[in-house]
Amino acid sequence: MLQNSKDMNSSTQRDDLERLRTEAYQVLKTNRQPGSATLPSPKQYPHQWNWDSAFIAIGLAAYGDLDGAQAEIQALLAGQWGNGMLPHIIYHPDLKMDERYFPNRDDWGVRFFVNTTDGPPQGIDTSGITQPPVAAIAVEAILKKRIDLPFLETVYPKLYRYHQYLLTARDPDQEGLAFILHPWESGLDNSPRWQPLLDAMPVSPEQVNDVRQRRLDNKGVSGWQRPTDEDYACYIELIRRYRTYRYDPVALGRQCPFLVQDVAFNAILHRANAALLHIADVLQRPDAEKTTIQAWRARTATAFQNKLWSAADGRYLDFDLAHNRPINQNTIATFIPLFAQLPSPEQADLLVQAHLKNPREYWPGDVGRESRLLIPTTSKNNPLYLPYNYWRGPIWINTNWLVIKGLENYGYHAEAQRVRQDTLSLLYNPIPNGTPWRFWEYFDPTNANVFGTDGFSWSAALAIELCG
Ligand code: 9WN
Repeated sequence: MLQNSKDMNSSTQRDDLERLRTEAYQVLKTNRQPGSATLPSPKQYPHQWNWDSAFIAIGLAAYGDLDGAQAEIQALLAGQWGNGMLPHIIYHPDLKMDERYFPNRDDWGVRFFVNTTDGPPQGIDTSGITQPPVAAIAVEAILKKRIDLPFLETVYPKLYRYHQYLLTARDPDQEGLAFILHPWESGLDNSPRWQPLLDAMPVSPEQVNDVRQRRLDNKGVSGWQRPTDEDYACYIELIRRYRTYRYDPVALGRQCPFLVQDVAFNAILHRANAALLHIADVLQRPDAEKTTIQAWRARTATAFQNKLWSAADGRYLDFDLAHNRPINQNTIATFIPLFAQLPSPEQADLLVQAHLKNPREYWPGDVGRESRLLIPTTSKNNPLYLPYNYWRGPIWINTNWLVIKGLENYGYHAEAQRVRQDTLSLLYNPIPNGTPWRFWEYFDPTNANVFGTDGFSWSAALAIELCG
């Protein structure tokens, strides 16, 4: 069992890490579709997801499978809309997969409502919303291992147009903050941050009943680990509205009841713009283009300081544009700006000392609500914290990975090492006569119970990256 950093250096431990890498790669190979992308989980998520593919590419690059990493990114970018948006789901070409995931491709109605110049490419079925833009970060991880100019030349313009879409259509006031318009766009779907907005959304008992009938996500995985039917009714109601607005970003920007400048999403975008700049340098793109990317970054940095930082709380708050007010919910999003080097050293110190290392909030200990492992996705003193429910408290490997990188950016090596150690120990789940590495989806910070689906791709991919 992976226990502490002393163990990490023992030869048994090194053997374990080597096995972990091998078995993690095996999971990615199993989940990869022939000639196409890697599914997050063939059982639970049988299509291609946006930020999953980016994390998967990061893991493949760390393993040395650079062709696989590049193919993953190319499959993702193949789904890009004419207006630059990179959809959060690219549906599997096999229509039979629609029996295994709700909502299915027809529920989005994008083909009917988006004209062909703005919408999805011919012959590719997608959702109508996006997800945190990790793709450029994945491409940078690939280029650090191998500079394949034809690959970079193919993907760079698409990444540029994606970021441009986010910082224009999703940022009409040019604040340097893209808005998200659905909880699924955050990737942290039922985060307590969205609860006040969903509570304010009128959905009828019939709508709740309808999604109760149609939901598939809580069949293979127990319902108590998943969002509620009421949350799902809101998710589907939002999709219904987007169809009504024909996915027109201007209409959406004015009328959508869920319009949020999400701290985590925008921190990832800021870091992704640094990656884009790096790729632009390698490709010797025109100065004007690089100046634009620098201007995006400057605007975002200013907005994080002037708009999202709350001195009273010592952390960043999401901003609810629909109701013109900050959202004050303490969650894992608190630490994602470290990944993008947005906080000043003083702000970083506050985030780490006052929040991460506070046993009432995130750090293990038995002050208030007890926990043993890092990092719960919701602060333990948040009334909406639930250690077993999806993004309400369980530990996820991708958020841990983002925070580990963030802590390292600021020299918090001991804390980063502690999170890394917990992450690897969670992935180790021995079963008799079988593989001990099961790569579950999420984990209980109080007792290491495993949740969701096993063989989950980004758990495997980021495990590889964390093995170094
Ligand atoms: C909805 C695929 C995705 C992840 C998200 C995670 C979950 C989907 C769902 O699975 O969301 O997009 O059906 O619950 O919350 O982050 O990308 O792994």
